[in-house]
Amino acid sequence: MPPKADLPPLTIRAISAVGVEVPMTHVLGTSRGRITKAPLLLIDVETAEGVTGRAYLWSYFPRAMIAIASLLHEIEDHTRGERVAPADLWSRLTERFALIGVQGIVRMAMAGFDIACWDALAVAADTPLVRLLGGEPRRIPAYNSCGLGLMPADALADEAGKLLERGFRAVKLRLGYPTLAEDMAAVHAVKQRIPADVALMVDYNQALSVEEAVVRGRALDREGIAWLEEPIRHDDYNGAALLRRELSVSVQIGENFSLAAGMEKALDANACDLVMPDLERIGGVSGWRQAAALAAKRKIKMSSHLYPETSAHLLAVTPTAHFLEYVDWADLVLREPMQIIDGQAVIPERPGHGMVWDQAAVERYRV
Ligand code: SMN
Ligand code: MG
Repeated sequence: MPPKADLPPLTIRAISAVGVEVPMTHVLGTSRGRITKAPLLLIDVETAEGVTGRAYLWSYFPRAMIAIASLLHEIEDHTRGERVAPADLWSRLTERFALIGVQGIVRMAMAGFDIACWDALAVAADTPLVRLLGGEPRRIPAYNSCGLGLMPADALADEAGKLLERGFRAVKLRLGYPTLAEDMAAVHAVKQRIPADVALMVDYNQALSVEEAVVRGRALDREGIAWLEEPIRHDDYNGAALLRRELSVSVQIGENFSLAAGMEKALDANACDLVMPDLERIGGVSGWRQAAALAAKRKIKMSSHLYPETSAHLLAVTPTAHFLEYVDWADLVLREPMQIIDGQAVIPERPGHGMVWDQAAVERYRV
């Protein structure tokens, strides 16, 4: 990573954000609701020098995009004319938002801005983001996280088969059916359809109590599951530490870590075997780099949550990189969607993270 003096000199001119709702090829049925369209907020940070940096944010609910876009206007007001130096801008905004708090959607807006700033720097340097960060493009092992939501067992088996296309060697199944028997039926349906050496992750999206998680986790202990993700409320670190002691399956959490400081609290509580921070919650590229340093210090494997296009660059410079979570949700609005070869994510040789919006598609899916 070059020192600030060597970063391309860029100045913030304007920030714009457009919301789209993109149909998903595979429905995402989680224990917390069914998602059929991806609500993505597309962000452009324009600089006085004519370089544009981009980012998208997964906003969970379409209406949240309005709130995040309005916070981006606030960010624009406080950064216009400033040098694109992400660490300085992060500190400045943290001070600016001290009263409301750098949490929730404030932090998401800041993360989106941070990602777009890093992209602008790499675009201005005419180099892939990974190189600006001191690494080299390489293939990143990925699991196919599309689909495999809560649904009948025969449909799960069919979908699992389709998810192995392009050479994927790992898939993720959503669990949290009303009963343990239904969870196990779903696991068995998928396992029967995938080769024995394909990794199977499971994700409860916080559906269980600690007591239930011990019972279901013990059943999963016998199934050779690659990881057990968010079995209980995401911030119950004592509960998660208990699960780690009681179960042999690896406990995975992280998509809800708020900034690297949140991850540190979880690690201090011995709450997990594996971590998977989310770019918009961990604090963008700047927050990811802090989290990656922390994971390296604690010798814990780190995967990504969503945002495969940018996460691939970041995992390539993450010392304990584990898996990239692959989803195709942004494909329809990207000029060049992420490529997967032999189940691995390809980091493009294009400048920045490599994402440019397909404007006709943006108009089609705009909300
Ligand atoms: C997930 C949940 C909600 C939206 C996107 C993704 C899931 C995951 O927890 O880890 O993929
Ligand atoms: Mg998850």
